[in-house]
Amino acid sequence: SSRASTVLSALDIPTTPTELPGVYDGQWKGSGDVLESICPTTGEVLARVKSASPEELSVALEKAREAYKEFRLIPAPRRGELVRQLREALAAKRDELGALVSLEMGKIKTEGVGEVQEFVDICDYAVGLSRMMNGRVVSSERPGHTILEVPNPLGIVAVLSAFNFPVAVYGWNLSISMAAGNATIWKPSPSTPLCSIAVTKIVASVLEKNGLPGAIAGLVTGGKDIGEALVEDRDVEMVSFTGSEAVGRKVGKVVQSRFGKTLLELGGNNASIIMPDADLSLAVPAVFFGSVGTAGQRCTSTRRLYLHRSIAPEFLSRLQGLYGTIRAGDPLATDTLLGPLHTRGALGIYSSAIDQLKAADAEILTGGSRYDEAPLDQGNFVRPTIAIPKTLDPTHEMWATERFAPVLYAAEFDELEQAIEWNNAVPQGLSSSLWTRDLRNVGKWIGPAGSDAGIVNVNVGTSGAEIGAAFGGNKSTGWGRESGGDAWKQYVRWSACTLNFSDEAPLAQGVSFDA
Ligand code: UN1
Repeated sequence: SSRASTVLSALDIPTTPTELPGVYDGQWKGSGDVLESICPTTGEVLARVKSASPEELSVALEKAREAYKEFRLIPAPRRGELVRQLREALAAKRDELGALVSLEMGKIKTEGVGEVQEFVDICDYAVGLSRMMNGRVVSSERPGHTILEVPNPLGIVAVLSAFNFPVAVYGWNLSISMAAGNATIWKPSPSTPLCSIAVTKIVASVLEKNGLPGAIAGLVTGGKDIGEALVEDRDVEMVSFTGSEAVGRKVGKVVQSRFGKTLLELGGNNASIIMPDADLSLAVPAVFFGSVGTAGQRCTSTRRLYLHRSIAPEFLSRLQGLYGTIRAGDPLATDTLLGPLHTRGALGIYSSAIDQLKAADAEILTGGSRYDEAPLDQGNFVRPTIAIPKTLDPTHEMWATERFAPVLYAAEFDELEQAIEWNNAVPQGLSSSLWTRDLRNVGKWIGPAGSDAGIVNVNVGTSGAEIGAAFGGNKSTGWGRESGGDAWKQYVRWSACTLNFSDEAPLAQGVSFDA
């Protein structure tokens, strides 16, 4: 369609129905299975992409190893200068890349562009970090000795990313991994190959302009086989995986069994808790964005809503009012608020959630069905849903399962302690949000008896985190931390170096070992 070709040609992606190479290791290639990029809005095939064959993956890993050996010798601030150039190149294509995210993934344009901005932001962070990845000097107990803790480049970092953030999650990893001196190899979701090709072209242009090997930032598109082979490979020092708990559990085991490092970003099942003193004019729109934004397909989407009994009716009626204003449609159109679900398969996830609610006699306040009138019937459009399950048991499947669809489960509570207990009773621990103006509630919420999630917000919704703080979750979310904060410390190998400048060689702890 002309809609698609406008977006693709702005990024120099051919629109004729040729098959695009989906592998980059310094050269573009691809002779594995063909992946189809399908537009979730129209159902049309946007492109066919030739993914990596097993041999091409091996070659890409060999080249990544060679690239690492060269790259690790470049001083960190110089590596930072490359990340700065990458930042500029990405910012110059922000709107075009954002549009491609909307076209291929299905999120609305402002969120697509926001995702590219997230990559730009983390590049800025990594540029600064490249002059601040400091080790430490530790006092030795032995005279004339000193101890250094030195961060050295780690090796090859594999990034396996999910469809829902087809640009930003790679960005969080690549920027930090590059500043840290690693070679990074990317296996994106098989359903968003075009985003990964467009991003890799930009990264490759920066590397090539600087006379550096492209394999510093390799790309291997592919399905399950390529993902498994990459995760199993002993030559990959760290696997950064974003995706489901089910797959993350396998990835974790495989990488652990070969003593590799993992960074896991798995499911979220995030709750917002609304206290009686909350400012509803802020809380209602925040829950609306959290549950309907990205059509409920963020790891950080608001899935559970706990309302204090005294404000529940008013909150729900105002929230339903906002749900009534949802404009579903082409995510590229500026007035659209709701795009499609990413895949046909996701329609099944949505409808089984609705069926389960109905079977359990839940009250469905709004939504509960697909948009089946033209032209929305061509895409994967579903009505965002608010439901009140009969059961309050937080371990019941309805409350305890992450479903990647815009379905919000609501319940009433009487005491904050009860709501915190429900918040913490699920397996996942990514994001959480409390709405209150009472400082005592805040103290409970962020302290030892508070939320056990990785993200613990106050008067801020569950989704839309900035890159400055390390992003990630606890428990079955996998405990990984990415982007800001101290996350960079995982992308290096730490060398503890005890140096002896003296004329004696004493043993630590006063041990004597005289012959
Ligand atoms: C994800 O859903 O995988 O906090 C990442 C947010 C975004 C990132 C979400 N900054 O919602």
